[in-house]
Amino acid sequence: MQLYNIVVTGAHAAGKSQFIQTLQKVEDSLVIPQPSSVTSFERQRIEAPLDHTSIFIDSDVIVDIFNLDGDPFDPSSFAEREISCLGYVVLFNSCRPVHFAETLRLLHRFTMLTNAPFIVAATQQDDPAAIPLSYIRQRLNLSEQIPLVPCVTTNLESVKQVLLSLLDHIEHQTYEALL
Ligand SMILES: Nc1nc2c(ncn2[C@@H]2O[C@H](COP(=O)(O)OP(=O)(O)O)[C@@H](O)[C@H]2O)c(=O)[nH]1
Ligand SMILES: [Mg+2]
Repeated sequence: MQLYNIVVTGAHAAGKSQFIQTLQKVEDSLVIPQPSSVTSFERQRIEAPLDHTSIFIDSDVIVDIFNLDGDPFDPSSFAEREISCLGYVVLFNSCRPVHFAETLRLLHRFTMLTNAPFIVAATQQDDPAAIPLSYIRQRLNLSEQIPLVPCVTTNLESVKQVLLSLLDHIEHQTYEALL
């Protein structure tokens, strides 16, 4: 059994707590569609605390998912987990343009702290007022190599897709590093 950490971060009200609460709804092994080699997610602990959950992936890997608040951000809370940090997700609330600056600072701080792969997920994409992904990519100055995915944090399928995108990105980065 292997144990890894995934960190979920983002500015205030980005949807971090909701993202993890939604994952806590997974009660049984679930079949995950392509595009990843991952075939199942399974909740490990039903009584997980609010901002942490554990998930079995393919029965032999446990991924612990932590919410690290970005506002204010405490680097020591990340240092504790960095060694086994597989990658991280930066959430940006698509209805809060006022948080572009804070999210940019957060992206910068994380890239200073770690080389772990990351993706950005634009939350609240179910809101008619949501900012389009192309504009978010531009304002967050994301290179084409960084996946930017839409997310509705209350929707389990949507949250799973974000994790799968991160796992695919990690796989891709690991493969590139071997070349
Ligand atoms: N409709 C909708 N609301 C969202 C979504 N993500 C976040 N929110 C809203 O943002 C609020 C803050 O989310 P929360 O998870 O507490 O943010 P945190 O501060 O990052 O932990 C929630 O109460 C929701 O109203 C989303 O994908 N869709
Ligand atoms: Mg929260």
